Amino acid sequence: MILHRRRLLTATAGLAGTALLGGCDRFAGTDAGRRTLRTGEDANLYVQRLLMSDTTLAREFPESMISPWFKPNGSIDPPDTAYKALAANNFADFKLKVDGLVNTPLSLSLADLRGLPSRTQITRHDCVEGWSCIGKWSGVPLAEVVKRAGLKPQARYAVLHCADTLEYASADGAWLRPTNPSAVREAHATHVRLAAAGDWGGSPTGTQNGDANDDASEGRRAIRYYESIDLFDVFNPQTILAYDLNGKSLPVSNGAPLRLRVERQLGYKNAKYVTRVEMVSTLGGIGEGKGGYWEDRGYEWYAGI
Ligand SMILES: Nc1nc2c(c(=O)[nH]1)N[C@H]1C(S)=C(S)[C@@H](COP(=O)(O)O)O[C@H]1N2
Ligand SMILES: [Mo]
Repeated sequence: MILHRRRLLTATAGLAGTALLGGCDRFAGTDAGRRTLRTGEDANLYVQRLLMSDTTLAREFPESMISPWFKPNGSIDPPDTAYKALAANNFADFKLKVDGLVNTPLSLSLADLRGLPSRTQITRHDCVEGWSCIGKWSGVPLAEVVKRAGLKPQARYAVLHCADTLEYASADGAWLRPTNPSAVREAHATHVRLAAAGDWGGSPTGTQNGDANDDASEGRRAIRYYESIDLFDVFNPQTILAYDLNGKSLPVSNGAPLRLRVERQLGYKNAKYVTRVEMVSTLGGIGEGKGGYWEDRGYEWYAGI
């Protein structure tokens, strides 16, 4: 199915290719050569992605360049009760769900995932805040997982659902979030704990230290981290669900037991604490429809490095 679709799309790109190449940079080349675009639904983005090789790899580094410490960022200790229970048992009961537009939904334990083909890569992680770390990641290529589930032809994106709650929506549906744009940056840098209460569009109803028990409890709904990538990134060989960092099981602070590595994109695309891969045809209806937690708050969906 995929191959058939690809051939079709390649033909389209060939027709449009030369005319569009010139416009590509102007359209997409924002700051310092980064390729960023607002939304994955954009038709121009679709063409741009067709013109990029499916298998462009990010630079890989020698062991000698591995950072002595891989700085954790964003969620570093998910407050969610379900997550804490899994962590307490060393993730023995962890299951990755693979569902949505697939022929065979899967539920895979860590042992299952470690039994699939693996890939190890030493790459540089670039956070939008301006810091980088080099780490050695091992995991299962997302393509291997998705191939086993079998994609339905309408599938265009993988949505990575995560275990960690970052904020809450109040019962009346109002979003509790910074109204001051600089607070979004601050929240990214310091996590929501340090966003002043007044910067959020309502009184805070939860704290990072509290329990995030349920999706709906005490008149609030947990908003968890999520991300999405398109099929080009799904099938890129460097796109892996990583379970090891520098030869050891992923620490909780870096996303245990499983996190996405999508090496040609910025840090926030690299979802930690992944519990579910949902294949979808459109990003609408998930979160606020922009394809990720930070995208819903104004960040670019395609965060190319
Ligand atoms: N689930 C989840 N994934 C996440 C985040 C997060 O807060 N929650 N933060 C993102 C950001 S902004 C960065 S830079 C990286 C940090 O990964 P690290 O903690 O391994 O450095 O994770 C990304 N993935
Ligand atoms: Mo980041």
